[in-house]
Amino acid sequence: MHQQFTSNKTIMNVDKIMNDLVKKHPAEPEYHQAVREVLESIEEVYNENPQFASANIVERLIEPDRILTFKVPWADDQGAVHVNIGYRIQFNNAIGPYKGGLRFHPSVNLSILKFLGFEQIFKNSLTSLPMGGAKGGSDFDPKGKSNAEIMRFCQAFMLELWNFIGPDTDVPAGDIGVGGREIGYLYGTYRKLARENTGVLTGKGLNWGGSLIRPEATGFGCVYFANEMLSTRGESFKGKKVAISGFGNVAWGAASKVTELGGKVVTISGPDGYIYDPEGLSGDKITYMLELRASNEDIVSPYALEFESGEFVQGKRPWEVKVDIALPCATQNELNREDAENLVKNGCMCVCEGANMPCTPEAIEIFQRNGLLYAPGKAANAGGVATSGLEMAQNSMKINWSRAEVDDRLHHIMKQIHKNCVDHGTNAEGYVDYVRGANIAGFLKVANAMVDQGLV
Ligand code: NDP
Ligand code: 2IT
Repeated sequence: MHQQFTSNKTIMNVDKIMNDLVKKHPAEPEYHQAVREVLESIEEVYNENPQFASANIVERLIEPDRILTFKVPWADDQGAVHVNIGYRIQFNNAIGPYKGGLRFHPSVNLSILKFLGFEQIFKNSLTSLPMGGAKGGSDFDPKGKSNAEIMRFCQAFMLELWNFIGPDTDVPAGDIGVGGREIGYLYGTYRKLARENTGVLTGKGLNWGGSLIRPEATGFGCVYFANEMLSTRGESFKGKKVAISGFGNVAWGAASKVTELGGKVVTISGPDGYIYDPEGLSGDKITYMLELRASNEDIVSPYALEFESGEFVQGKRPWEVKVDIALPCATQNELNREDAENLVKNGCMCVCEGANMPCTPEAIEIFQRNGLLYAPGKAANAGGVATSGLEMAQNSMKINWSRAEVDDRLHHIMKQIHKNCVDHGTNAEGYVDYVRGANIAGFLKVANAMVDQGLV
């Protein structure tokens, strides 16, 4: 028996909710974009289930539980003092502790972190593991900073954050600009302040609680998901040309797995432009990507000097290259209407998002109208946070699983997410709308949990 409330909300009106949201939180375009997409997908199931409207689930979901902002003062190697802003957005913990990454990038602001935190609720729900949604980070720019500067920044950041997180409360991880090195400095500071060794962060080093496969997991998961989509049309990666954007953690994992499955990765990209390598990025070229990303320069153009087969195309994005499959793995809104038209014109059959919200709404509409296989990040890149969940499980049990065990679980989770999207997203013509499927499946679990648990 569901608890009844006397809310006067009877039916969801997406335009009205969006108008109110924009009025309440103006100048947060990425957040509005992410919320609108989810509301449009869930409108029908929401209105078919009156217990959601009577508990006003939608207005309770789109507003974060709390937003922490704090000052992060730190000193550079010359002794000059800098001040950045730190954030943690604890969005929803109906199905488990708050969980989500930290992003260090100069573009970080409330709008970007709210969109990421909001999406994380549904992504984490899709993994089937007990994790709520959160995101955090800072407008700190790691580019060009020394190791010691990164360490001092991470220490100053955690000095503020540690009291608000914990292994059963809120478990941060990496995202753009936060990898194994940063997680190390953050964890060391937490351990010292809290006087405990727990799974308070994921993406840890293997010697101090980390999980095998976590570094590769987002990229691997994205390719597992794309492979499931391809198999619905009797296709696979074998012999396919693949465009990848970005050259960070996610792009690296995706490139490795595509190559393993017999595909050829012909592009990577950075803020300076993209590399086109018709011979394919495999083996030591993939290892070199990591070196590039770790360098203080943080640009892709040196690839073309290192490998003769690579051509650097300055200031452009890889979506103009003729490929069968596109995996955007860099950042939000990096693939727009024109890019989508190019991909379709060139015969691309599948677009699977490794990054969060990399395709604009106009680009998604073009993919779907042309019948492409298209998967949103909240389903396709969920392998990263899913493996974070597996890291938390290992930490709780105080054991370590083998590489094969973690990879098998990850693969199984990605197949389940795919199935869930198909179950909830197949339309009357048989086309799978993975956006709708992912949003409905992710939403139902969280919304039902909120109804079960009453008004808190
Ligand atoms: P990294 O910091 O390792 O890499 C991001 C890369 O993309 C950087 O090389 C960055 O360069 C580059 N980049 C940024 N903007 C652009 C651009 N406009 N064009 C081309 N390249 C650009 O981050 P991750 O690989 O961890 O994250 C990539 C994406 O995947 C993000 O959207 C993230 O939210 C998402 N994601 C990450 C997960 C994880 O486990 N790490 C899990 C799920 C999703 P620069 O810094 O110089 O701008
Ligand atoms: O966007 C994401 O899902 C991540 N950056 C990973 C989050 C996590 O907690 O592992």
